Amino acid sequence: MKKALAAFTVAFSACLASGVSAQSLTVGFSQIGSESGWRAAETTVTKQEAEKRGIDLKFADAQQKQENQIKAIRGFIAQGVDAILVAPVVATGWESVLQEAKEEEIPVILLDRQIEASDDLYLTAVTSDQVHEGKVAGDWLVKDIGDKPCNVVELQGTTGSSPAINRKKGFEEALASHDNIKITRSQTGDFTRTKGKEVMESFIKAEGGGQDICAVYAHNDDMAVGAIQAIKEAGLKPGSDIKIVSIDAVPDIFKAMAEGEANATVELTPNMAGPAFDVLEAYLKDKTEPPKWIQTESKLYTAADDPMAVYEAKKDLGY
Ligand code: GYE
Repeated sequence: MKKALAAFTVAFSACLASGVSAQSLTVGFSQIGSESGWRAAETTVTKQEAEKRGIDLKFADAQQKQENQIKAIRGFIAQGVDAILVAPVVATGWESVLQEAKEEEIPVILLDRQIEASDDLYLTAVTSDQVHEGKVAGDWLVKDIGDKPCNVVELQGTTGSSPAINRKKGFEEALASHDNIKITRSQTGDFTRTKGKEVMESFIKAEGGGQDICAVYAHNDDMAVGAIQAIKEAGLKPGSDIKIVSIDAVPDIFKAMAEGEANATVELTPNMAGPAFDVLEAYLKDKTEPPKWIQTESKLYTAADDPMAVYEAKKDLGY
């Protein structure tokens, strides 16, 4: 607490001297990396939201490594920041570093992923309902396939991350009462296009050239775009020979839809920071406690939703 107080005193007097509002906050942001177009957009929007509010954002990119995130959080604590945002790459291993922040009375807000730890270690989590996202994706496939037999291959997100765990769960719930649709292969593509393509190539090789694959369920659009490239290189038609359903609603999946190469995506907003900063300012002002979970919307888009218009609307948002 002493460190934070000393840092605050310095910052406060500096603010007064510079004439900057005494309200301006310093917030540390431990970002996972830039593994996907969606994550790049989240970073862009977070910086814009901070700018709008006059918040001094200290940004740290962890290159998808938890140890780098923990190091960054410890650095923010040492700097005596007013608050910390973290997008936790995996769901476990956060207790001790979050306890250190709690002892310094530095509020922590989780963005876009949940953790398996006591919720008194963070102020709130701003995320989608990832089980619901998987269910929406699965329900779309069930409706599209009907009673036909369908072998699905699954490209999972980062192993141990809450979206990978939950999106798998939700998709399986949707398929539970439809024995004609089966997940025959499932492997992580780590939320990246490169890995998504590599894993899809291995699935195609393992499944006799891909003739028996009816659909791809990818936990994010970037892996779906990688899979689409692999399917085309194998001489098959993505979007018709092999249906493509994924999550995020990034611009490039709408381009693929417009070309008939993708079928459905579940939208995830990149603006988690707006709600986070709103509740943080209220909390720092008068200790207003936010709910432990601020849920963002999930919306299904298909090729029937004028994909090129959606692409145009999204293409300059920082993906
Ligand atoms: O779907 C993916 C990113 O944590 C929900 O992480 C987020 C996921 C998102 O790599 O594109």
